[in-house]
Amino acid sequence: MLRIINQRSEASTELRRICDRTHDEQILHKEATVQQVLQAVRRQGDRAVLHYAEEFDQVSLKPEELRVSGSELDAAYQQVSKDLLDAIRISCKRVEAFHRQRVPKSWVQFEDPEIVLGKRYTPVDRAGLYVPGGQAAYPSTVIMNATPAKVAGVGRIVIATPPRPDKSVNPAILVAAQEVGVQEIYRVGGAQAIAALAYGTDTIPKVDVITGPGNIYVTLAKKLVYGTVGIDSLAGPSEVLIIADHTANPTHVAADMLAQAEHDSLAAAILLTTDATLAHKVVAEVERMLINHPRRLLTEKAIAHYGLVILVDSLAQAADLSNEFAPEHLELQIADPWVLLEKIRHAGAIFLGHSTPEAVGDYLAGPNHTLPTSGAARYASALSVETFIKHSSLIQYSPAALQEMATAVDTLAMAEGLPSHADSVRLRVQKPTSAQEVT
Ligand code: HSO
Ligand code: ZN
Repeated sequence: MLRIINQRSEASTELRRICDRTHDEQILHKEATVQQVLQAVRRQGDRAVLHYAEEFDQVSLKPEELRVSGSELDAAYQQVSKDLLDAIRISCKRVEAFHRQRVPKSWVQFEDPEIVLGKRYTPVDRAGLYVPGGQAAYPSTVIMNATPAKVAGVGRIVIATPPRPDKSVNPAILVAAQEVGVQEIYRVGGAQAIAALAYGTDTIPKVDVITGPGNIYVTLAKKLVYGTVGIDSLAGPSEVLIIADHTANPTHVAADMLAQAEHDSLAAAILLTTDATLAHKVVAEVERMLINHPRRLLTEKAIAHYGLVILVDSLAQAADLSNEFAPEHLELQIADPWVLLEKIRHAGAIFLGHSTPEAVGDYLAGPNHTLPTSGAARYASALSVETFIKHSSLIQYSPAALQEMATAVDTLAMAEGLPSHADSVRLRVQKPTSAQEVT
């Protein structure tokens, strides 16, 4: 079921097919639905939000039920095990420590005594985090999105997450949110949640940045509200690419491939290896592990469509193919991962060596698990403190500095046909005439 290929040209074509796997024609039709939802929420606020909760999620809520109450937040602690709470706390601590490293700091610098230049960093005022519901309601999503916002110093952080059929929100999500320090949680999902966060309603505040993963409707909504608000990225289905040599353990490689495939029937799991024996063992291991897999159906589907083993001639060739694909997660299960790292150019997160399964990064290593997918690692990076921060440029010129630059500004302004630009400098540097001195 997991295919093995060894032709360089076929490898590139297959990798491209897998990378483009979400570009289906249905997207256009869905975009029209999402537009409708956005417009309705923009015009009717809470009324539309409640209407779509009923229509899409079959949950009928009153406006005052949209926000998760204090008693529900408290009660959530009774509904999670001590072990889960401890694990959430370990994750929070490690993820926060990582994100506190190298937070951008404002700076000013004197180019010479006459000119001051710099950058002043300020967080956004409000951030909205989307946390999916259903099978993908993960406390780790809360930790990975809320922590950088908190470290950035965002004043107001709110979470939107869809209610379950009984109106409740998964208690693990409520606990994780409180552990990071977020108490403002709204039970709203789908495109209507993104619309509410982008435009604001009577109950749900308008925010400046929306982050977090979601289904195709959520992703399309984020794309469409971009500009009204900032967004982190457009998350596609998850993917892992593993480069393995003869030193890799086939059972571990297979487990890591399934760890990705079990996320979603559109998830991708790709192995590039120099070792044909390992390739065949991995295929057999994947088959074996699938037999009793609790999420067998969707995992099998992902492996069948977007699982692939490519035999390569060398690790250098593997690095080239990996760079073409620009994976969200890259694992280097090889003897000397730091040497091959030199050749790796595009990847959201890189896991080095045999004892670093992606799952440690998903949960608690520290770096963010929200990563660029579908080839976006060519130009984008992990969610970070910077996602919630922007900077203002700082510029101060003394009269002498202005005098020195006046001619160049004047020339550029006149070349662009903008005389008032030229005047704004000229009038400041000209020696005042006696008439001007009088006035
Ligand atoms: N691998 C997912 C993140 C995740 N894994 C959440 C488990 N929970 C996308 O990076
Ligand atoms: Zn994962």
